[in-house]
Amino acid sequence: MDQRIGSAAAAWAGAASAIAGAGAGELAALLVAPQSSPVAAIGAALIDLAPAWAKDLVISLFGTADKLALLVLIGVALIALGAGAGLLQRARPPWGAALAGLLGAIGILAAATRENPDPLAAVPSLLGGAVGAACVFGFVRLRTREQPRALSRRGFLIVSVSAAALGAAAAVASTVGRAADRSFQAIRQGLRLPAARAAAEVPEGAELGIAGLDPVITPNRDFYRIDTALIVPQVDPAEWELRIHGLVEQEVTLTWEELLALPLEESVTTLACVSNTVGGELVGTAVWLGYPIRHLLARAGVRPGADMVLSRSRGGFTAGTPLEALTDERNAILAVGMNGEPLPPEHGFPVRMVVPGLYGYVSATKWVISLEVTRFDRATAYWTDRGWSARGPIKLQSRIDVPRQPRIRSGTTVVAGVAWQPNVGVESVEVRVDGGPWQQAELASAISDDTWVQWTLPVELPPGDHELSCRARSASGELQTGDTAPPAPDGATGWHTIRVTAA
Ligand SMILES: Nc1nc2c(c(=O)[nH]1)N[C@H]1C(S)=C(S)[C@@H](COP(=O)(O)O)O[C@H]1N2
Ligand SMILES: [Mo]
Repeated sequence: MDQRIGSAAAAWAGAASAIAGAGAGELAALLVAPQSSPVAAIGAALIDLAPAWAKDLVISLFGTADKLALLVLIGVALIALGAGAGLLQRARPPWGAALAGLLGAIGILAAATRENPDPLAAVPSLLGGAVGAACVFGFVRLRTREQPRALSRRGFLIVSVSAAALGAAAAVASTVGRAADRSFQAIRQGLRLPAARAAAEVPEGAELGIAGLDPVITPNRDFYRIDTALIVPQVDPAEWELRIHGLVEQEVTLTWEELLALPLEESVTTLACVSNTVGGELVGTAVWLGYPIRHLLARAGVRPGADMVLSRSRGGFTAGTPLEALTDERNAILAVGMNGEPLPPEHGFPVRMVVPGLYGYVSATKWVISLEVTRFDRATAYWTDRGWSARGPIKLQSRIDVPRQPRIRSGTTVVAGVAWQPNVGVESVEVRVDGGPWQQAELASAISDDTWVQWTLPVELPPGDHELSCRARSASGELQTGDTAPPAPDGATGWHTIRVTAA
């Protein structure tokens, strides 16, 4: 008779060991190395290693739930690898336990190679790997029948299920504990931003108020979020500092107190992500409170030859912005407020950049901590290293929001949407029904050339299937192209087209 543990029991023992190890690692991270949770460190490393097409794929599959999807994927992979380790330990001890240890080592490597790693970055994965390896070794041994102290099936189940349950509980508790870190939230909630010297005006006619049409100002909770940060960086404003360096006459450092003492102004700017597909939701408009970056660059004194500013965030993200976009008259700012409150943590608290007219990946650095004045032929940034274009002006786009549903009543139908090309402005929008002539839509009042503008047009739709398209003309006379292009490498193009059935 085979004295070994059964293979199903071995796979389960390995999976339970993986859960126990992960739980131990997550708990250790919460206690001693908050940025070095094994799962988060591996996730962050995967994000940084992923090629451009993978980013596109994940965003197209999961949208802004991309981070949750990645965490679930890592969890499933960990359990599967654990099961493999159990089977390996059954067949060729001690290689299964060694595989569990290797997973811990990968976690250590991932945590240690993060930008600004915690001093104790190795501890969580070291502990997790050790617990995992010990469990794989112990569980498989305890069910090997030639062992004098072999456990009954029932005893084995009790021990392994308890270990997995403890591990799962520790992982959940650490996640909840991190999310509920009130001390950090209290800092943000206790802040009072100074009143704006110039407050933004939103003209009365800017909001058409049509049901289903995106509001002209996007509430913070509905604002799209795109970044590479699996765990939102927690930057205490009291410790925040911005360093302006590189090709400058003199380095400038700016503290939070100093920034707030400057004459802050409100401005309304539409932000768009290069990954937005035609008709997509990765675009939004907010009232930003901030200070013009050009004044700070003037203070530092930009040296001749510079043509790019490489901004860097806590966590290591970088963006390369054309110097010109930060020194010309457009309202490129260091923002501290969003729609009347301090920046939400996931939108860059305490300070981010907002640059009208450029996609976020080349301009909108959140949790920004340094601006290096440099040259495009010397420096590259996070997404340009992954195949995206070095220059990222926002392309002219328009979107149909209404009708939202594919089935509508025949007769007069209100079509409505938004159109944008920040820093240029939108002059007109046209709508086409079933490939017929283009018809002028009515435009809402523009807030400024830096914001999207709502539009609407009533059309007659007889019963049957119909196709609606829209296109915009910019204030500089450009007609939105109907040629379709994917988001990579520098932004999608094409006319947004929807199909409806009227009955
Ligand atoms: N630190 C940091 N800033 C970042 C990013 C990032 O990954 N990390 N992503 C950029 C991208 S690609 C976009 S589109 C905008 C999105 O800003 P939002 O999340 O506030 O909408 O942030 C930009 N700033
Ligand atoms: Mo983006």
